Amino acid sequence: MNGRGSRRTSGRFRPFPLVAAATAVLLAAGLLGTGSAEIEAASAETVAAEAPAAPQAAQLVWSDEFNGAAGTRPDPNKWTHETGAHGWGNNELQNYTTSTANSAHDGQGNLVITARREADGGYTSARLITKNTFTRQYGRFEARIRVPRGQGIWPAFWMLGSDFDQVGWPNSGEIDIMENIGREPSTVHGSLHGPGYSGGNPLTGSYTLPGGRALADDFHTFAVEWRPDSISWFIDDVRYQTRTPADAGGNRWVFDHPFFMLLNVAVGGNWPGYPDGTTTFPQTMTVDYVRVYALDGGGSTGPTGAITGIGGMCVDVAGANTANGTGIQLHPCTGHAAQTWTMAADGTVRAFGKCLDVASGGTADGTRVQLWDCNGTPAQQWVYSSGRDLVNPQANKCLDATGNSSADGTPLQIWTCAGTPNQKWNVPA
Ligand SMILES: [Ca+2]
Repeated sequence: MNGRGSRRTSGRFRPFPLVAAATAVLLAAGLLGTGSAEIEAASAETVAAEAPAAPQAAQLVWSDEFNGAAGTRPDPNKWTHETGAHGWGNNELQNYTTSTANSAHDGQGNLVITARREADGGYTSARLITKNTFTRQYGRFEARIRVPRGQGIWPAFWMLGSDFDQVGWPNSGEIDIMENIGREPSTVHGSLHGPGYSGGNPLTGSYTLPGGRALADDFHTFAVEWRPDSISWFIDDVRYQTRTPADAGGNRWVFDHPFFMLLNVAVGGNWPGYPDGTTTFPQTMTVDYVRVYALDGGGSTGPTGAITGIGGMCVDVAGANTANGTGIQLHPCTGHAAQTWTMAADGTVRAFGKCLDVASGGTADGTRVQLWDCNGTPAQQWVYSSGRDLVNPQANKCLDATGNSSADGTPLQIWTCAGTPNQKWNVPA
């Protein structure tokens, strides 16, 4: 991309509170109870490691298992190279190339990105993006990686907002799923950059492996679970940080649109510093897979039954057709599965295992409401008010029986909340 300097300006170099890393180690070792001053001191930057949390009812939507033959290029249908030696705004040293000397399959199910010191004293490496092939809003983004090691080596698995070229960084947002710098061989950093919290002042946390193990010693899985109202970071399914819009401190939470993924190994930069006499080359980042899952929001269950509205009619999946795009209508109550709705804990309303969905994420009066695969988007969020409105917060509009009608077959839509009988619903409780 023509964009450069996408992240981690010189301000990104900052002393990380030692107590945080130390606490993470102690917590991982089970040596601290909760409520200690150390934990409170650390909580601002590092959330205590929590119980393992595997993906819940997650559906794989994209992956690269890197099963190419030895020496072959990354799949061009999935990855594009970004090239150049301009420092990326962080005073990095490497020249990113398209050469298979810097990025290639190893023939054993891995992609290997190799940072090399060249004969002229310069460095080459690779940076791969999905910007042109795959973007997504929300989900679990996961990679299994063995990172390189050494002072001045800076591997990363991260994401940038796909509107980067339109709105620029940091307005586009940046989600750093995994960053490691050579002088902290045991520590993974996870961060968010956005307007008012970027460069040297991101929302960030870290996790340090117990027992002095280096990340580069083994493969680890690094993941984020990104939902409309939170982003959580994991290493090996241990959650070590969760951030919500409240953490942005009044600044805009820009994690509400599609992002693309990046894999790279930088050499040198303001934050990691520069290679020294202890750094050996080549250094390799070995990636077993990158996988993206849709999430069901972690709460697909809740009170279940009929939703009744104007005239005592039931909210009904037209024709009991479970296909995506099926309209939602009023119909006399029958007790059929087409009228059996779950008010799920994640804010969705579900029938047939699918979600009540505002078509195409629309916000205009008259946008039809349909059945669609649950996908975690704001088009599928509903809030039931004390006034018996069912409100889609993205549109700030009410579920509405078209034409203030109670006739059989009346289609449902969203409409500006008006307090009228065709917008009043009784839901399972
Ligand atoms: Ca693999």
